[in-house]
Amino acid sequence: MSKLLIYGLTASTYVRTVRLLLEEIGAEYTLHSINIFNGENHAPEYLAKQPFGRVPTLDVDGELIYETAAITQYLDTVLANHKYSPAAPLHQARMRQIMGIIDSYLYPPAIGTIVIQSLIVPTQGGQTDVEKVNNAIAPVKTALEAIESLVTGNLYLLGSDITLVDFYLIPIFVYLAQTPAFATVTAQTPKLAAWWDTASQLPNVKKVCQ
Ligand SMILES: N[C@@H](CCC(=O)N[C@@H](CS)C(=O)NCC(=O)O)C(=O)O
Repeated sequence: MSKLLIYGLTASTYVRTVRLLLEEIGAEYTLHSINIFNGENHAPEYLAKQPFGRVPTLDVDGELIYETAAITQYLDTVLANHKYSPAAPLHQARMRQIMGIIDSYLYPPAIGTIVIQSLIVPTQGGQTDVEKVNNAIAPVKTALEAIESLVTGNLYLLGSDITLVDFYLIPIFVYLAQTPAFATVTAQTPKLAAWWDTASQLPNVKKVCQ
């Protein structure tokens, strides 16, 4: 069995995505702290592993993999025989499509602006930039409504089985749901609201995303 080491910090949504998968699989792993709030992710030692200074990076017996989509698909293949990836080609495409929407269109305004401004800035003695938050609401709504239109599952996003894309969206919802903007950005996404009722109660979500 390979030794799995994740570089990152527990608060990171992308680290949580990888950890949710590993917990669901029941795999052993070690988390090596890289603190993105004090610049440790831009230290030369970490940039030698991940040139963009982002977390997570996975070390598998000395082989480094970064980019969460690559990490999760690798782990799903080697540890779970594709259990967390849909079999049907169209559902596979939907999974990659939603992951792409999250990476490109949801994460930046949802986490980078609304969550950082509403939850992090005040804890660091600053004041929420309300204008920035207001400007981020429309792109977040667009992204969530696009995901809503691709939801085909009646329990999880793509069916009755949990897949990698659920592990992608859960950590973002954990934070977004704590912000005052949540009701507004999810006003037109009833399927995601029902999904979140189920997903938020999963034991591994409580374990990893606290
Ligand atoms: N494309 C990367 C994105 C990872 C990412 O943005 N991680 C955030 C934490 S959730 C980060 O490292 N932020 C540090 C920074 O932007 O300096 C992936 O898929 O892994």
